[in-house]
Amino acid sequence: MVKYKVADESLAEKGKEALYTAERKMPVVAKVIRERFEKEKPLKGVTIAGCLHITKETGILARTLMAGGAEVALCGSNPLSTQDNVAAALAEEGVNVFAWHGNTDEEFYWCIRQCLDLKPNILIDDGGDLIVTAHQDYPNLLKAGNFWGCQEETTTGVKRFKAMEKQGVLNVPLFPVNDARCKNQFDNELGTGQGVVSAIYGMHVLFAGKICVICGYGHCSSGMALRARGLGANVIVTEVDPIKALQARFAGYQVMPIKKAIPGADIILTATGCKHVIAPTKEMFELLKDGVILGNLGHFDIEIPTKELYEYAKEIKPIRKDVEELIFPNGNRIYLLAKGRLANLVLSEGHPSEVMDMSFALQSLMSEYIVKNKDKFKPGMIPVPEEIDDKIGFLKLKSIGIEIDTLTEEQYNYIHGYTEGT
Ligand code: RBV
Repeated sequence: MVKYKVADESLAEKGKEALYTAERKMPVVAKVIRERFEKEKPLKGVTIAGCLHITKETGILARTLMAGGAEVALCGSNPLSTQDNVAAALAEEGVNVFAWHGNTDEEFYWCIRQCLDLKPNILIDDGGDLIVTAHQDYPNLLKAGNFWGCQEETTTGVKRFKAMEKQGVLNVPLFPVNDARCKNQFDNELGTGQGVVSAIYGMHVLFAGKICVICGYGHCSSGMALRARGLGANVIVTEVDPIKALQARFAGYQVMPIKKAIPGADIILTATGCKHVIAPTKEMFELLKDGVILGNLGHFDIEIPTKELYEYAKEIKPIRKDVEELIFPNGNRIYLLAKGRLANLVLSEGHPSEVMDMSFALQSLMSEYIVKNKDKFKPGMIPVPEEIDDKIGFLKLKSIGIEIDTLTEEQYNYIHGYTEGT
C-alpha cells in the first residue's frame, strides 16, 4: 500500500497539469527510456528512494522508474522547494511521497526517515542528507548490504561524499551523477544560469545598468554571470580559486575580493557551495548598500549568512512571496530572496525541464546500471561510466533532431595512436 504525507491532496489535478507540460519537454526520460523500461522492467522488485526537489521534473523521473518496475519513495531535498501540487499528484499515482512546502528541520528529517524505513535498495540524493542519514541512523541496513548503490545529483552532495570517503566513513558505492558531463555542463550551467530570473521574479527588478556581484565562477555561477551580463548588468565576479578567477577575468568580468565588490552592489547572487561567502560580521553588513538584493542559488542556506542577517536586522518584513525586507540599525533596507535558500527553486520552478531531461536520464540509466552490476561494487566513489554519459548525449541530440559525424576507422586510429607526427 502506498504511504504518503503531502500538504493537500486536492491539489493533485493541478499537479497533473504541471507534469503534463514537463512530459513533452523531457523526451529522453519520458519517452525513449520509459518505453524501454515498460517493456523490459529492469527495476522490477527494486525499491528506490529519492531525496530530490519535488518538482514536475522529479515527477517525470518517478514515473519512469515506476514504469521500469520500481517501487518509488520521495522526500524533498529542500524545505522550500516542494511544489505541493506535484507532491499530491504523485501520491495519487502511487509514489510514496513525504514532502510539503515549508516543512521544519525536524519534519524534513522525518520525511527522510519515512523513505529509509521502506528499506530502499537505491538512494538518489540531492545534497547528501538522505545518504548521510542512512549512514547515521540505519547501520543495520548498511551492514546488511541493503543499499546496492547510491547516486548524488548535486555538487554540494558530491563534496560531502568526497569528504566521507577521505575520512574512511563512506560505506556505500556512490555514483556522483553530478560530475557526469551530461549533468554539470548543462543542468548546472544553464539551469542555475537561468536562475537569475528568480531574482527578477523576486523583486521585478531591471538588471540593465545594475551592478551585479556573482559569487563564484564554477559551473553554476559562471552561467549566472553570463545571463546577468546578457540582461545588461555590469557583472563583478568574486572567487577564491586562482584559475577560475582568471577564467572570469578573461571572459571579460571584473574580478575583486568580496569586501571591495559589496559597497557598489545592487544585486548579489551566490552559488559557491561554500559557507559565509558574505562574512557574518557587522562590518560586512554595514557595507551592504541600501536596497541591495541578496539571493543564493547554491544548495544550502549558509552562503549568505541568513541566520546572522536576521539577528542583525531590527525589523523583518515580508514584502512579496518568498522575499523579505530586512531593515538594518543604520536604516538600510536589504531584500533577501527565499530566506537564503535556493532562489532558483523557491522563487522560480527549478531548472527547466529540457535540461533536467539529461540529469534525470542519467539517474534513470544509473539505477538500471546499479541493479545489473550490484554484485561488482565496493563502497566508495565510482564515476558514472562514460558509455552511459555518451549514450544520453546521443539520445538528447536525436530527440531534438540533430545528427553529428562519426569517426572513420582511420580517424579513430589517429586519435588513439601516437606514431603519426610531423
Ligand atoms: N534541480 N532540480 C530541479 N526542476 O527538479 N531543478 C534543479 C528540478 C537540481 C539540480 O540538478 C541541482 O544540481 C540541484 O537541484 C541543487 O539542489
